[in-house]
Amino acid sequence: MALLSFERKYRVRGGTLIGGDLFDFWIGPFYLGFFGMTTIFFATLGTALILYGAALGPTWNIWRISIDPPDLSYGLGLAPLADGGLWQIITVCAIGAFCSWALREVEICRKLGIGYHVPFAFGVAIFAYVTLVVIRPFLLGAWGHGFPYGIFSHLDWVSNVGYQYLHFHYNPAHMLAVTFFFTTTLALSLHGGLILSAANPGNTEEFPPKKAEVKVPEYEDTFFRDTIGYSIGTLGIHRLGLVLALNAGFWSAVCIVLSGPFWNQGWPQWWSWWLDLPIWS
Ligand code: UQ2
Repeated sequence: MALLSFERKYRVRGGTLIGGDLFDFWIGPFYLGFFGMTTIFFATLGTALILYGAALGPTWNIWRISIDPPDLSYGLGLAPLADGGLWQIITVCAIGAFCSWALREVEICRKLGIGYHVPFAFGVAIFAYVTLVVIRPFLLGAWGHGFPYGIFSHLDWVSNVGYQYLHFHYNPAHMLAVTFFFTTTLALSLHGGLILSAANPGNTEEFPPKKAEVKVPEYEDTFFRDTIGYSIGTLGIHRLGLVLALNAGFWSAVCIVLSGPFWNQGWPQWWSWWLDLPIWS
């Protein structure tokens, strides 16, 4: 791997955001960098604290271990370690690790001279997480509104918070998020299917193709022009995919931050603006 001529050419110093040449090197195939150091620091500390929290807790059943946020009575203050304080420090570690990872991606993009699309997209995922554990709890006035770090416990949290608003599927931002998630899978299945069909046609028939050969992109365009009269193009499908996926994460964050800070009735009741329109009277 490391001996590929491409890597020989591009594995050079420079492009770092911070630390100059200090951490500007590779460990085997992995780029380290200042933000690789901080990623390791936050991820190791956070993982150790999760293990410590598990050791304090009532169970080692992997499904039932849970690091819970503080009680609502602590408000936006600090809580004792065993009473939500661990959750608070683990949350700081998680955000530290995620942001470090994103910045390490930025440094690698700078070294390669490519765009920042991947760290930007990861930033949208970070934004969705931060909305759940920082922005919404802050707007509601208590860290206790964050979700617990446990396999079953976070599922219970999602269910409980959903029912608190009676029927979350009536949340218009949730509708948008779900629609973007589904459309993302539609686009990826169309794209994955189309690429594999052209790259691996497996056609050994006599008419017209003689043997299975990787096809040029014109075949991909033609398939969709013949099918629906339109092809979005080879670059376009990737733009579409990125936009769909980022919108799925973005509207997820919006739908949960609306719930509580900006709307505290059931979501079905939100639609009474429709019933209240003067045109019905
Ligand atoms: C396409 C194209 C690709 C593709 C796909 C399409 C050659 C390899 C999948 C077809 C996609 C279209 C028509 C957009 C569909 C819209 C939604 C919202 C799912 O044209 O160009 O490149 O992979």
